Amino acid sequence: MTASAPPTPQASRRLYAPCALLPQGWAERVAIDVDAAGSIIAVSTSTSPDGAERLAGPVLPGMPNLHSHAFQRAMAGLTERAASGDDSFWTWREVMYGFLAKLTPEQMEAIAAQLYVEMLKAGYTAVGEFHYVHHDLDGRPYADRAELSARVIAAAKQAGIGMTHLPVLYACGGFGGQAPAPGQRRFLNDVPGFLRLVETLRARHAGDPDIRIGIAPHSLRAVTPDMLRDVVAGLTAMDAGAPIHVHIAEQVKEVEDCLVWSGQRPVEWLLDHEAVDRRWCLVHATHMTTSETAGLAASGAVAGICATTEANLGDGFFPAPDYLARRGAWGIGSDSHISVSPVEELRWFEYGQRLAQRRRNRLSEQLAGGAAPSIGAFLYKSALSGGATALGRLIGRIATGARADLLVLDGDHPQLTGRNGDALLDSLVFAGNANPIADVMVGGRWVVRSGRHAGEGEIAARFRQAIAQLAA
Ligand code: NGQ
Ligand code: ZN
Repeated sequence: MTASAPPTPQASRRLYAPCALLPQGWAERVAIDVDAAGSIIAVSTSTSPDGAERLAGPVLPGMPNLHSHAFQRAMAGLTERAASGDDSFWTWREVMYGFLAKLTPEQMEAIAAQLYVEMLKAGYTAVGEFHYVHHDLDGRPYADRAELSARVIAAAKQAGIGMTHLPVLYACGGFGGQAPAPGQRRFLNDVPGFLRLVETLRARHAGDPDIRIGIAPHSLRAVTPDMLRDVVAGLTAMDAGAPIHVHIAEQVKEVEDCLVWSGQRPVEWLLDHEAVDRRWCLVHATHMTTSETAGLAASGAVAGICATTEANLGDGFFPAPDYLARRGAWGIGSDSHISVSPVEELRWFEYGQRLAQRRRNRLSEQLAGGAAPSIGAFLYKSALSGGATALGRLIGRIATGARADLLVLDGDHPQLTGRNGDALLDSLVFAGNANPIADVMVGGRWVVRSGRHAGEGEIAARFRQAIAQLAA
């Protein structure tokens, strides 16, 4: 395939990669033309490096991280101590609420900036920030109701990561409009106030190709059916294609409580009551029946898989073989940031199936009727495409029109040496624990070079200070 750059009013530059993963597969001697605004305007293959900026190794599209609660990065590792002998998701949640009793806006920004630098170095070039801490310590709104949204967006800008910002509507403490608990006071909004927040954020970031605003009704536990309908309608009136994310069926108790409340299971209820389509991302659709799995796959919505957090919190297994056989869309998220690595998310998604089925090589394209045998390539490519859909941005592909969000691998790294094409992805995903990502570009700007982020020293210093304050 060759294509020449169309005439463009802006200065563009040409990157040249020895090989790159394109939507149609691996290609060699690839030129990628990027405009001054950071989007790809042409891709050509079998070309020459003359006049181009040479990339040192194999090039991949950067991975979208579709689910993050940035502040939780600061408590990663602090909850791995047996307390009651019956520790669970619900006891972890209490610890997490306790952590929010002190967190300030400055700390929020410092934690998020550190996290986003870590994401970039690990190969995530865009994040879906599912943002639910809105208010001050006592639950009162800040003078700027978007104060904490502004902090995480500022952190994304410092680090240079793309963001789909998903302000969360949180209003209730359980199914059927139960009163919120004291530990939830920083999260609460009503529908009109929430929609004003969305409007404010949209206005502030209009025209920024690296920021998109969507919404996240937190869960069916935290909003009533009327609220859900009203915020979806409100968002649709502002932006008919904007993403809608929701936590759905993570814990067995959540499914049981939903049945008591409505007679239906969470995924079943949602598919029945909302026009679920590719705008939707259902995070932790862990507990589904066969008919829910079929319904979700057919809807076009993206299943948000957060394998390391789901393992850490003891959630259960997503029905991956059935869902993938039905060609359901999915992507990955680092959620609580107990791990910040696309490699680990993809690896454990597959390993969960190997352990459960006592077999090898489970999640291949062959499940969905294709022929390619590579597990690493199937996982990586599927997560690129599902992640891009869930974040509602033109990312996840090296193709005309997409953002120039790229990873350059160190092809000489001992972990990758001698590997080509899909074998590179198998080795990247399954072999070893080193990080062979050398350079990372987001929106046409280098944010990581030779494994280092230009701001990492200062950002880590602010993070250390925030952690010390929170521990005091
Ligand atoms: C959250 N996190 O909102 O941070 C949730 C836990 C909840 C995950 N589900 C709290 N992993 O769902 O109520
Ligand atoms: Zn979550």
